[in-house]
Amino acid sequence: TSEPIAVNYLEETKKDFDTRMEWWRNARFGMFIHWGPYAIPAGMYNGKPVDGIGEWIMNNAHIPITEYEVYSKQFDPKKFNADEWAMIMKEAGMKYVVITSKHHDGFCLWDSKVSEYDIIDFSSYKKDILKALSTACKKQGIKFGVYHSIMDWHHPDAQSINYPEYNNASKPGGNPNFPSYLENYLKPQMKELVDDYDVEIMWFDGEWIDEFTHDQGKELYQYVRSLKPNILINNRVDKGRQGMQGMNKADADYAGDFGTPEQEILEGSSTLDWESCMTMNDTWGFKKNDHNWKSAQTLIHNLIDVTAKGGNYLLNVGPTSEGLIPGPSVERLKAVGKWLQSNGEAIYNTEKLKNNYRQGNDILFTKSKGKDVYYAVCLTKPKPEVTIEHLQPQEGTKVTLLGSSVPLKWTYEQGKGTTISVSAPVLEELNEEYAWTFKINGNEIENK
Ligand code: H79
Repeated sequence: TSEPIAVNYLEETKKDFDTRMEWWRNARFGMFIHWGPYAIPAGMYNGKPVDGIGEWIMNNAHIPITEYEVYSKQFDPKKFNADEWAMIMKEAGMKYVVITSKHHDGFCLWDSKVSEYDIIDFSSYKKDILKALSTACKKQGIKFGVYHSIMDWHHPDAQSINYPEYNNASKPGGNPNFPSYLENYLKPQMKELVDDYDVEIMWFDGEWIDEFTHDQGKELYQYVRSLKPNILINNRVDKGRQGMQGMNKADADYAGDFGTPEQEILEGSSTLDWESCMTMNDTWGFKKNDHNWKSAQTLIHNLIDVTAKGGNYLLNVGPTSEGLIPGPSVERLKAVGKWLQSNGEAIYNTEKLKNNYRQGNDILFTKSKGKDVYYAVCLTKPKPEVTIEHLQPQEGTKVTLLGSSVPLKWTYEQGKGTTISVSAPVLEELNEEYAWTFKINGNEIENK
């Protein structure tokens, strides 16, 4: 237990790391919120749709800084209600939230003392969004985290050689003032967020610009941990990320507590903790013409898949410029929350099985932490019977479907597995449409 671990560069034991990560590992499901001035153009510029993700419109449509600032000034989400948002999270079964304190456009959603480009000093709204949401989440027992972009298209000392349109110093070597941006802007912002907003997760992004180095990443990680030793920090604080798959390259020690697959779900194994962040349609920031919504079923199946593989699911919403979470998002979140009402014990406080996280494409496994209680989650309707190859119930135990107390008939045959009969009336009473969870007290079979 005194073995130091490489991921975080501090003298932290495996045991201390596990303690720090515990609430997050048990939480499984969080809300990602991408919100800022980009919600005003909402994917349109000069009357034409702009391709790509909505929060990138400044870059994708080549909007000059002064022109983009007009949106930032206009930003006035009169219908924003932090308690309503926290209630939507709660009802969805989400245990934490990560909201954009600052995205690549540089606009800050709180009253930053080192910036005039924020919701209080620059916009029409003049109320502290992060303060309201942090307070509302605390009331609901939801952990509060922020997404903070290292890349910044607005700050003159941060503008990067990689984005020449916003580059104050497009000379070889990039922006020479970048270290000053880190010391005098980004780090003071970290301190404000940690000290005054109860931030439990610092979720960095935009770390890929050439000005930002591995040494600065390690240093930034240590700085944030020094402000709050128990805070959690994603791996985009450093330069280790391999593309959108989001896990670290194996060839060096990189800072960060968890990996960040983006718009994808890992296969079952990794040495680093991980969280898949995903959208419900094809954008993070609100786009009025994006109606390509994934079904509630897909979202629920993703949550199960991620859980069976030992990860977390950070599911995004992109609120409108008025401050509303889009109706189709709310509707889907309600469906996920309803499913979790009966099936949550197969998701929260669970761990991966030792040998198999799935059987074929339709059955995924989870296990209660530290208990011999297993869950086989079927993605298709189990009728009239289903054989679970990798689990053996204890003798005489009751096998049930979550949401029903009716004991199901089962038989176990060595080499074949456990065959469970599910009668039509049981399925009818359960009235489930997304995924059916068998709860089995017993053991995992190593080789069927
Ligand atoms: O905030 C959302 C997006 O705006 C941001 N991340 C999510 C959470 C983002 N998504 N895509 N991109 C940013 C585009 C960046 C793509 C790349 Fe790279 C940057 C391609 C090459 C450099 C990073 C490093 C990804 C692949 C390698």
